[in-house]
Amino acid sequence: LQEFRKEIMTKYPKKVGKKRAKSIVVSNPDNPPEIQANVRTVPGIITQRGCTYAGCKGVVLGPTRDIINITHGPIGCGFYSWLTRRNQTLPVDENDSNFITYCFSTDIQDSNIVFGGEEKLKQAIREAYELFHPHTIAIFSTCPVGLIGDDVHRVARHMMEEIGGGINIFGFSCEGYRGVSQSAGHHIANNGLFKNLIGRNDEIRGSLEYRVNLLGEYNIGGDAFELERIFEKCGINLVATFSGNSTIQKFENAHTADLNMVMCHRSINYVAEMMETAFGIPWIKVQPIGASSTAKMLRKIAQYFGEKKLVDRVEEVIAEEMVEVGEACKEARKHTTGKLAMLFVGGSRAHHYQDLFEELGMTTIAAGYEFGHRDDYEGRRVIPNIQIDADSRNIEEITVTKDATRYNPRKTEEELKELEANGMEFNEYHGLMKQMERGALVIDDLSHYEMDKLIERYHPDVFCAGIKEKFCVQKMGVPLKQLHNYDSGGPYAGFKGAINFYRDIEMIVSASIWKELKAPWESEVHIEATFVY
Ligand code: CFM
Ligand code: HCA
Repeated sequence: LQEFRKEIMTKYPKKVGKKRAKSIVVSNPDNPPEIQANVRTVPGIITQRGCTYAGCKGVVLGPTRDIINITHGPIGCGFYSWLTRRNQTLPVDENDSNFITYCFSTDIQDSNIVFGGEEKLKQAIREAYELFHPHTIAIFSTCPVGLIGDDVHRVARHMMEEIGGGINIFGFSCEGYRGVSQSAGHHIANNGLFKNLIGRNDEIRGSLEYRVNLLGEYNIGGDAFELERIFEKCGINLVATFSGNSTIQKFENAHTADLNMVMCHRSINYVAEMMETAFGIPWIKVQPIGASSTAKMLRKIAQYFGEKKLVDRVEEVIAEEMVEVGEACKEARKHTTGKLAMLFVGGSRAHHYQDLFEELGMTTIAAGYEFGHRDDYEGRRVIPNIQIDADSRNIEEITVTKDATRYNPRKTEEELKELEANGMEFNEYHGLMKQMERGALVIDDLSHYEMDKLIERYHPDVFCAGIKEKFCVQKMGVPLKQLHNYDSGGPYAGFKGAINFYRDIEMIVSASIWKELKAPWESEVHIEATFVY
């Protein structure tokens, strides 16, 4: 693998090779090497990354059904982020609003670029309000409106006053170029959630027992529905999910939960930290992708609340669910054992899905994130050593302090210490490299060329990535499973999700059609040339 890394590097122009080399490392789980991550992509290498606007509007705020999200920008930005992540939602009755199927945009034109777009934005808000009467409207800035200097926050304040009646309108300065990837958009979105929504409503809804929030779950392919089913079965009261199958009211009540569980830490660890500081809610990392990891999550919740009633119920549910899981896994393993996977997904799935592959007896021989940070690879312990560059400084850091009236530590120092002594980890995640086999390749912001070479050389049984990679990879005779939107499959979270995944992967790695497909270099004469400059 070291050799492979060298071979790739010599193909790039020297400067590019030198930069990319820092983002390609060979795994050593005992002592994870430092990896370069969350830095600007080298222009021209063909990245799979998205933009800051996509991270803010598409990812974090997109799945909430009763907010009107207006994209202030050219229509393409709104269109791109319109349901592209296939996040599902389930209104409880016909009075429950669902705006997810709409695409709201100011559709700015050349004349707005010249004369400014704020009036058009005001008009769009008026129109959206007259048509739908929402209680919350968010405005998202795109690159061109940032460049011309439209102030979406000023427009939000103005329109909140004009419409009145307690409507909540706020803006996000999430111009596509603001950060090096979607990741900046997550941070901006998290700040906005905290400033404008979390903790606005103190009314306690639902049972007082076992109140938790799930952070960083976006209901792709119905994952949230499966997790809701499991929590309900265990008697765990899910106050809010950020933001799969969510509503504004759930965000406003989120501070009434007693435990925050962080699933996709990349996109939302900021909210967990802010809520701990302001309200005293501890947070733990959970990982309900994979049946055994789901069981582990449930046991952690039970341990945290420490009541026999919940511990027993959780064990009962696990035992019951694992019967079908075990059978499905055994069946799939007949065809999946020993097969090889590669996983290149955004910011946490390239790690999380390794649990499911392990359950299938498969090895992940190469993996990486599009836009993860060093802590997502190396673990949270490296955070103090991460250099803050100008691109990160571009993102607003908000100062959070104890809420004057509602700060209420859910556990005493002693209780937390005791839980820790019994194996519970607060404020912690270990990163992808701890899990990967020694010698596997870890690559950040994989380029198209590197992807081609990986496939050509190692010919994995399945390559997991997104729509941009899908058809290029399949033309090389390797099946590509989308792990952003699951193709037409899913859910893959929880127990039933694991069963779906086993079956889908078994089918994929057993299909003989892929053997019939030849990559161009396998069937044609290949001529190589060097461009001298
Ligand atoms: Fe978190 Fe996500 Fe992901 Fe992500 Fe994304 Fe996504 Fe993703 Mo696509 S929030 S980092 S920004 S788990 S949209 S639901 S699938 S790249 S790995
Ligand atoms: C995004 C969204 C995306 C893209 C998926 C893909 C998603 O990056 O803005 O490349 O297939 O999950 O929908 O990550």
